[in-house]
Amino acid sequence: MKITRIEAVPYSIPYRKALKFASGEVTVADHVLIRVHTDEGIIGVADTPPRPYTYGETQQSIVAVVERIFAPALTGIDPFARSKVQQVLGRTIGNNTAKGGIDIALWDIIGQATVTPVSTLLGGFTDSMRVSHMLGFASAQELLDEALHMRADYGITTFKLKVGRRPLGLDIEACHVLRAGLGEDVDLYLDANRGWTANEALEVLRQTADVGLSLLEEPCDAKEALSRRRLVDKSPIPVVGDESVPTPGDVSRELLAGGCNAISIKTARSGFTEAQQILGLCEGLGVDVVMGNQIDTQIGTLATVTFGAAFAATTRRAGELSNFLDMSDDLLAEPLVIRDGVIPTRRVPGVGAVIDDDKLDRYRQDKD
Ligand code: MUC
Ligand code: MG
Repeated sequence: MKITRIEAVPYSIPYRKALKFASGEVTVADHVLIRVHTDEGIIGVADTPPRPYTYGETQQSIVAVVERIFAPALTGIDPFARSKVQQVLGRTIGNNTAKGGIDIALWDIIGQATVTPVSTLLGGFTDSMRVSHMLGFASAQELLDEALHMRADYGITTFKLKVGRRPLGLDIEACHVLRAGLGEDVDLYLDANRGWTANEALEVLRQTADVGLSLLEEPCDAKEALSRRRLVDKSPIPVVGDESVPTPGDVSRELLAGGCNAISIKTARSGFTEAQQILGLCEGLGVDVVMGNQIDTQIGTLATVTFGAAFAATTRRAGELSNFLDMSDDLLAEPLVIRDGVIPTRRVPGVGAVIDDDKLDRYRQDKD
């Protein structure tokens, strides 16, 4: 089998409710749908979410790098030749979600060609993932109302609170209100998206010591190496690397330098191939992982479930899988369903993301 063509289709779907966090805000899913075509008629599908404020990719840059750099270099290669593909993609620095999308689409082709669910090919550990819901910036009462609604309607009992605001009291109050309102059985953790200094993060940990938080993600910029290492040493809970560790090399550097001691794995930026390498590093070094969310659509979320359900280590914690609920629509023909706090994998060959062509026509940005 050979790759014959790679499509990069820009599309735009508004969010019903914006997600705000320390490094940015998402009001519209201005993503790129990747479709890898083959000479056997099999088409692999994936979604790429640009995060300009995180990795510098934009919808336009993803389309350009796929059409002008990656597609010409990959045309003619066998989709099964994963190491060859990685070598080609690896020549270019950065462009994480463009590379991740192509990798996931190739796994989708491999699953379809071998008539096997990709989750089974990757590891086949189980057939679903528990869901963690990400709460964006809001008042403490609004956050509690949203969390209560997510628990009542979807059975979700794990919440990641976006923090990193100043004054620190805003987030400290939110932590206390959420714990008081949700009770002890709910898993609560924080993600500051580099919004604080290491010392501010330590102060927040001190003032929330009785809240029972389980993780602290990207509290400050990992480039502040010494203060960040001091924070990791003093923190009573694991400090998770996310945007500081998009590649296996970054993961090794930050774990060995003491910049973090847990890792967020995001299939949107690592694809399945690099995500596997990252998971191997984490298991070898004995650090916890979380399946993170790049503010994914249902297509992206299905990819996360596919990878997350494949391994024991990635199912230990709930994965961040619910923010598509805030979108006004989606491209997936058969919507994802969260029931009893869980999303199942699709027991079909490939990843299972079938696109609704009418919706793609409505939302694509590359027509007059
Ligand atoms: C997260 O975990 O940080 C926000 C920015 C981004 O790149 O991903 C999201 C969620
Ligand atoms: Mg994060």
